[in-house]
Amino acid sequence: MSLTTEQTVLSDGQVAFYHENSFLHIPEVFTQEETRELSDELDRLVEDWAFTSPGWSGPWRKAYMDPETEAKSKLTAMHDLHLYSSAWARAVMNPTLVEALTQLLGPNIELHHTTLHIKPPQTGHPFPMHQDNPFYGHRDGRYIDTLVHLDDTCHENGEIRFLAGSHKMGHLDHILKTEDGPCTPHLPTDEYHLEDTVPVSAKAGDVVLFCIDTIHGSYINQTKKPRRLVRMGYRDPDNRQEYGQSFGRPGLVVSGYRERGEGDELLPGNA
Ligand SMILES: O=C(O)CCC(=O)C(=O)O
Repeated sequence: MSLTTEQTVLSDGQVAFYHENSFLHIPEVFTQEETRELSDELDRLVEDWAFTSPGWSGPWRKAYMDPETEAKSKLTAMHDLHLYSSAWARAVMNPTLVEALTQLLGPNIELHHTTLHIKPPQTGHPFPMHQDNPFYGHRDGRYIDTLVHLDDTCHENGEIRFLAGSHKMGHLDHILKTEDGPCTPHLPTDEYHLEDTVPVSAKAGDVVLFCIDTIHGSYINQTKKPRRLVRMGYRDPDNRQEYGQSFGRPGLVVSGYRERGEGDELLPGNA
């Protein structure tokens, strides 16, 4: 998608859809050539830096998977690809994406993080129903997570799924521990069900975005190929972080300006 100065990326209908449902699919944000470069660079990062582990912990695993599957289930992950790769540093500033974000969040946009999620072939684990706020708590909902697709997704490889309109519930309490100790934040499996969600299949190069308060999850990857996604999180710089991933770390302002609020000091490193 290329952009002239007068054009907006999203129609009024798409903006209204996001505010009502709290997710949106934007096709072809990245060209085929850009997607190929990002995909190759991702494979290099996986080879050099990413780690594969059993993935998210908690009692949800037994509710979502039988014991044999649960024992094999894995996730490949890595944070902040844009600090390792210039292709990914360019991706966080993609003009089409940034323009869409300004239509949804307002003129000032700050990058917060990037995170890789690969569901390895056949064992790539499902994601339990959750909001992203418990992972990087922010004061309010002016925060959008964007999922850059490097592979086409479908039911068989575990496409992203959303509980439409769930952002209207605001920040929800999540399960954070069990009697055995802390676990990955997730919502109770008897109250929130993947069956109630809307599947959003997408193509490589597409972006699917959602609010930090949107409840979402996904099924296991049953195919013979990996399912690769990179999440890039953006906020209004005025929406301050309270805890969690990358807390206290300023991000790149990709649109507009960091307004000075009352009591705000210069960013760390300026002393
Ligand atoms: O990769 C997925 O299927 C789920 C991703 C997710 O839950 C997230 O990025 O917060």
